[in-house]
Amino acid sequence: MAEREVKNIMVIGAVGQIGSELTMALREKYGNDNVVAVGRKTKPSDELRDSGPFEFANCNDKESIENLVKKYDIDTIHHLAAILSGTGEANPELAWKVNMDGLKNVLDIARDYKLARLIVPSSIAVFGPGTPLQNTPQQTILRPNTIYGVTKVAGELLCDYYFEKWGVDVRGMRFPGLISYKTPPGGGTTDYAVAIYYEAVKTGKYECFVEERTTLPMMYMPDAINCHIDLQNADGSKLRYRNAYNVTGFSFDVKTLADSIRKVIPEFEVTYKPDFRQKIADSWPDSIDDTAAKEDWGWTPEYSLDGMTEDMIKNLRIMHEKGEI
Ligand code: AKB
Repeated sequence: MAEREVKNIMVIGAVGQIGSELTMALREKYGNDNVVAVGRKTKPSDELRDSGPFEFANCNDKESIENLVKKYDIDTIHHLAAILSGTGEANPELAWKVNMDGLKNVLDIARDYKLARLIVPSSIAVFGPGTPLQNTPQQTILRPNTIYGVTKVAGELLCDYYFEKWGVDVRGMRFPGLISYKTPPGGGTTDYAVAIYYEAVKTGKYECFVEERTTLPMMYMPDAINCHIDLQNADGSKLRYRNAYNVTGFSFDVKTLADSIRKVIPEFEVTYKPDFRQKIADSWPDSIDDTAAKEDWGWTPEYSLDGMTEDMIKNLRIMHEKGEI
């Protein structure tokens, strides 16, 4: 089946950690006017609001999204609105509502308006305590014990169902922790790997909410943005695991991360005060096998841990000097 062309794109969740950077990258590639940023409530940055169309809508209000699809003649959606693992445990009802009901609304719209493409990220949260921790295979045990993980497994299956039953060209990757400096993440377990950089630059100290030994797979945001765009443009006939591709950048424990930061900020200090997120982190893989993504659509992350650290600290220092953080 020939792929339909991607022309008019909508990013739902455009004010969030991935969305704020993905929207700008898509505008660069497809033209500012052809990428509609959709936020729910949070005020967008001037850059996001002024460089192209910006609208407020909510994936739990199907009509609000549908109206925008019609207004802008949308053919492709990147659906990023989600409640992450930490917030999900505090409010399981909300996690279900946004991650499942919201997703179903967007899938229905993709089917009814015959969209060319829908991209829905999944997460390493689909794995659970029974999953092999090291080099976690593409095909393995999916028995998560967080509501976030439950919604991500169910979401992958729902996306597969819409593809099988109605031919909706929906695709997704299982993101590890994502590290970036432009927009902080909110409510995730892997957020410590972002906060540690902010605090290293701002105060030279960080109190970490998971133990020093905690090892998780991670990825730097420029690689995650390429991952979105490359999967969107991949040859659909080659996608063996279309809604569930394992992807990773690198894995490290908190000590290794702190040591990487100390190469740039030698006096940096970390203390540890684990909270409820330790259990979540312990239920997720230490490292991920992403061979299938490499084979099927040429996934290739570029950043190393030290390369990311240098870039993060350079940019956070500029933001700190300007009083932005
Ligand atoms: C979280 O920690 O909840 C997210 C994720 C790994 O999906 N960053």
